[in-house]
Amino acid sequence: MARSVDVKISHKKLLIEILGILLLAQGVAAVTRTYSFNVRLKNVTRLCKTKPLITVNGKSPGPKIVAREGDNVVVKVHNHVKDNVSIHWHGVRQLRTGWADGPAYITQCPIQTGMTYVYNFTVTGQRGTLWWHAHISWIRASVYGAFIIYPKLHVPYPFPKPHKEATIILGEWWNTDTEKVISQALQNGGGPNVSDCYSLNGHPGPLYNCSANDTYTLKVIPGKTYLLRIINSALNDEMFFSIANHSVTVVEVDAVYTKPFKTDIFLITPGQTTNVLLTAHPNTSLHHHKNFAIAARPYATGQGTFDNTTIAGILTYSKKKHFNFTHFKNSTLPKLPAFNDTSFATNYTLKLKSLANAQYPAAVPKTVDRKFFFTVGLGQNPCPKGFKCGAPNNTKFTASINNISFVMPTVALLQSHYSGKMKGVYKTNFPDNPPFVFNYTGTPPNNTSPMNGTRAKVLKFNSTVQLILQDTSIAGIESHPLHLHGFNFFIVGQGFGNYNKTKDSPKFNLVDPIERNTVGVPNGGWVAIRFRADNPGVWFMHCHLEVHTSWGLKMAWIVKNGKGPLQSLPPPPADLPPC
Ligand SMILES: [Cu+2]
Repeated sequence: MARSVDVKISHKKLLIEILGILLLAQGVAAVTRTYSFNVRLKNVTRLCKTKPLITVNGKSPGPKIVAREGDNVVVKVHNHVKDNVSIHWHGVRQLRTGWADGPAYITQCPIQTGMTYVYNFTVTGQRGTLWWHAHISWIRASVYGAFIIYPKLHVPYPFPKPHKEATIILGEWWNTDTEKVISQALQNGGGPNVSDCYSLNGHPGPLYNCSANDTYTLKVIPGKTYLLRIINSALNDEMFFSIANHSVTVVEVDAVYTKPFKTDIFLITPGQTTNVLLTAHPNTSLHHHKNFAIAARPYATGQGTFDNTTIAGILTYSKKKHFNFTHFKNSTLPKLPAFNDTSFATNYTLKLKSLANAQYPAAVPKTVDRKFFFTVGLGQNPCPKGFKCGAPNNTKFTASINNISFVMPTVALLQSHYSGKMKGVYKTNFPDNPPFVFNYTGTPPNNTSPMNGTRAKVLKFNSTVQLILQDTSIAGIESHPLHLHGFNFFIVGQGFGNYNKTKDSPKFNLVDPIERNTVGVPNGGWVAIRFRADNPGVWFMHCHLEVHTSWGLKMAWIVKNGKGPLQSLPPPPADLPPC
């Protein structure tokens, strides 16, 4: 009797277990997230100036994309403006979906007026905050938004679960047409006009003209913890960011978990994202006020002018529905480092380490198949005879990698690579090293004018790569936030002066280096990165200061197909835009 009961129970148990497994399988099953992006003009007023702005669905920032790790994302982009457009999903690895990566003339021809292209890709092995932006000329000035990837269902964060979360996107605004700003600058060779203000989620806030009623406000409840997802979408400015009287804990950058650490101020370059935990003070009566400024201003290392204003928003404990901005005057601004505080920038950057635990290991290549040394920096070209040019000593600014200033092709590199028709489009002789050795961070030699070219570096599938990025002092040292498409990389070392293999390489961190998609090459210094070329296709690498990209600080990697069934690039989608 007792035995039969036992059997019954175990049957029941088994049934429940099977049901559980089925439910779990259903729960973690990937879903498709479909979005429709209508790129269209909308009159937008900021700083009391109204101009037609290129927007997505009438908004800037545009819609937030939300997915879970493993989900399929489908975005139908319709172009209703006169400019060509393409959209890049910044930081999404695009494993075998290079056709959906987005940089114009690299992986696709742009979407022309009246045309549609469907970006279709799967989010694999990533969770955290990324973003999307237009990837042609300076259109991204207003065409950008957040791309949030939640962990798989039932998978917790490796940090305490926040009460709520908020996304804060730093942007830039020009009173004039940004396409005119860059085209005029390229024509006369000088630096482009700097932005008129910064914005938080599109709001300029109380420190700018006419903007007190257009302020980003974050309401918090005493004692609760918030996950803030910060994105730097500015075109040309690295930013220091801080919240008055509050410390934050950094837990993730570029959709990679970090070892948590506390800080009052953090640095975020264009192209980077930072997730921080903010715990609201348990008892606000300890403070005189209920409002605290959220503020950011640039970290600027170059010789040129920059937008040296400060953007502010409000963190408030007030329960009032409508915020009175005379209150802002009573709140204090957080202390932010000086514009040129490289020692703060360095100390902060060196704190970032991968979580590197069993669940989230740091898969840094311990050995490397290919070693490259690339100089990155600005330069000056002579002014054409009979013209007056805008850069110092009547020259034109240029920028290069290994002394090659990249010239955009007129058809997409990925198309010509896939079809094998590279003749007249690109060459594969991108140099492994700069053309001549000199004291890169000392007094530059004469005749450093770069040559122009469309050259790529070819890698075998699954090869491991070490790349040293060395800033140069030609036309002045400057920090360059380099962004690599298609991969995350590990930052195994960094330093000032010239990279010295014998002295520097033994100190590389191969245990828990930070993994990300955009790295600031220190002004007058170098970084060493490593990655595995496990994604076939053509992958853009460029400075994420848009002005430097415009001047040519960019190149492309070509990763060949592997031999395995899932190691090659599938054919292009039928709706891939024509040139
Ligand atoms: Cu740069």
